[in-house]
Amino acid sequence: MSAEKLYPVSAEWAARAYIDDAKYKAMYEASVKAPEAFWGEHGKRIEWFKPYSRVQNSSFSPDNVSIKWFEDGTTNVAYNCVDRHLATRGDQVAIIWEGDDPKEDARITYRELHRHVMKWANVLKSQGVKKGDRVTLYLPMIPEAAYAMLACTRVGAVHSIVFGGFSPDSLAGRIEDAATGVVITADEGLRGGRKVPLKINVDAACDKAPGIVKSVIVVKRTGGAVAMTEGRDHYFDDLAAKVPDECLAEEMNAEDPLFILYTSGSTGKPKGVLHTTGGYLVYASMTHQYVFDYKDGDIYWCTADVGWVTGHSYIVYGPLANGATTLMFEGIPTYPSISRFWDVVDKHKVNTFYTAPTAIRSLMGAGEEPVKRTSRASLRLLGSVGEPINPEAWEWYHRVVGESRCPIVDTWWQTETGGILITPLPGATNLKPGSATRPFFGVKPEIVDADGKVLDGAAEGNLVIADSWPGQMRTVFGDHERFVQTYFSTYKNKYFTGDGCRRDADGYYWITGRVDDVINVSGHRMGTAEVESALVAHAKVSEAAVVGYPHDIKGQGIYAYVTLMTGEQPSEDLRKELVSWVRKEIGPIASPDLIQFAPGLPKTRSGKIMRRILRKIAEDEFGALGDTSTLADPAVVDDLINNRQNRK
Ligand code: 6R9
Repeated sequence: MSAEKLYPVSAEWAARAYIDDAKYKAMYEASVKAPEAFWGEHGKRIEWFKPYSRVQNSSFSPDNVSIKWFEDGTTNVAYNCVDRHLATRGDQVAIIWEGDDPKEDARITYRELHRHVMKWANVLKSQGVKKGDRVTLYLPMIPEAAYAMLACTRVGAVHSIVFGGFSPDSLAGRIEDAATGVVITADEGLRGGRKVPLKINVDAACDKAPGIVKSVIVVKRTGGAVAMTEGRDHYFDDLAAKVPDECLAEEMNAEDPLFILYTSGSTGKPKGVLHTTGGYLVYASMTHQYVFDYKDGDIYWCTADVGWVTGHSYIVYGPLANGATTLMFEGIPTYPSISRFWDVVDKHKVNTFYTAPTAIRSLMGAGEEPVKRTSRASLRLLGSVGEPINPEAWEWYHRVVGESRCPIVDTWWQTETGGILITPLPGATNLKPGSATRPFFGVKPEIVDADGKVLDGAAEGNLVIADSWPGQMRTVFGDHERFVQTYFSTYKNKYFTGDGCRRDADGYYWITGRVDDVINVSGHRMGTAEVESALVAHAKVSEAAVVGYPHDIKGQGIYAYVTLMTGEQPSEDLRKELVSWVRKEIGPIASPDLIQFAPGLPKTRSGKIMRRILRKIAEDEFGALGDTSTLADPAVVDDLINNRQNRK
């Protein structure tokens, strides 16, 4: 083993886990040598209405990118997540809901979940939703979000969840792109004691995308008074009173679409990542079982929001397919106190806790006392996802939160991958703080240089995946060409992740972050182009360039260089105005952290903005600007340096 600090698997974990090191090695070997046989066997972990005879049928060749798994099998996701468990665990709790207010919670058994999902499915049908139709969900973290997701899959509809923090504009863009005639929302959301005006935002989005939305289904969360448009808007309760209780699950082909989830790319509008039915569920459930070593009776908590892929795969689909008890949290880590996460762990006796590095770093800032005043005796396993976890945060998470007895699974994956691709397994993998360690079964990571040459042994370069896995996205909704261009044109016959990566001498993978124009703010992906187009939409802005810079809590912060229209003067008020403008255009997660007013941007003679220079200045590393000889006007760089906003 190399010099990094190593945390070996404990004897207790090696003995209790499904997978120890020897088993990992044997299964991994088998999975990449004979994928057909491996997945043919593991595909059976879900229940099929009609069994598949074909397992994998995929091509990464740029002139014919096509990905199919279990293609002649039929099944239903809601059936697998709910009905299948009724005989054996009908009275077991499926969802523990913890409200924003600690006094509010609920426990929903599989039998109750079944009743809710069938009711919801019939409500959707009453609004004309049929197999293949798209439905937008814009909901807070309440059990109804899971009911609505599962109801969509029950009737064969394709859900598109939009995170409740997105603005009406962003919501409208997604409603338009997916052409969703039905939107499901709540009167208001509740986070950290504050109300989120969800229904008001839906109304504004419907105005911006006229003629598309025919029906808005409103869940009463706060009971706050909201405007209801006659003929279009309905309270869920009123619709539910009029429909039957029972609803059979639709028979779906393995490759029928399951959901669309919009994610930011390096260019243009967010892409509608499309996942399908069979392969996705096999992969989400299998990774959930082995990565979190999920056993009957465990209480499992993933702190994500269902608006992100982590919420899809590891709050709802993976855990419920496994008959797990999954905790859903409506609130935020700091309300009503900074001990909230650990109070919830103690209250519900949580065994497995899965969160993001940004949350760890912000809690770390408040010191150990708010953690130590809680017990956390139930905790057994910790997880991390969303961005690279710096070793300091890893060590703190391990020592303070987990009292040095809980392994940490640092799980690397993406919206596009559907499930975890690189990760430790708690009974098998010796841990190195900051490394996502080794590939999951069936995953073939490779490191390539800029020319696409595959690098062996210890190496650093770009991360690609050489072959398909069942949870992989199938296309960009409505734009297969964009799918091919984005992921399969950079390196021939490989899936390009957009991430940089180092492999050490032990074969461990260390993700170094995005190598494209995507920035990762608090574990959320933001395209620099999206923020730029929001800025230039402001009447006083003539040009904008956005880059990421290292931020202590968020991982990366958003740094915007803004050139104003002739005659406009920079001011603190304008700076504030631009920040709230971007919040309004995209949502609070896109708020620029720093804005620098720049009379000019560094451009090549052909007019291309040299982002490399802007990134360096934003990092306060302007001593190493590299070659600036191709700049049309080298003088602009001095001005940018003199007025930089991030002086260390
Ligand atoms: C699941 C999710 C994907 C991007 C990905 C990478 C970063 C996620 C990570 C990680 C280092 C980890 N990322 N997990 N980087 N270590 N354990 O986050 O999906 O929102 O699509 O983001 O997040 O850069 O490419 P998504």
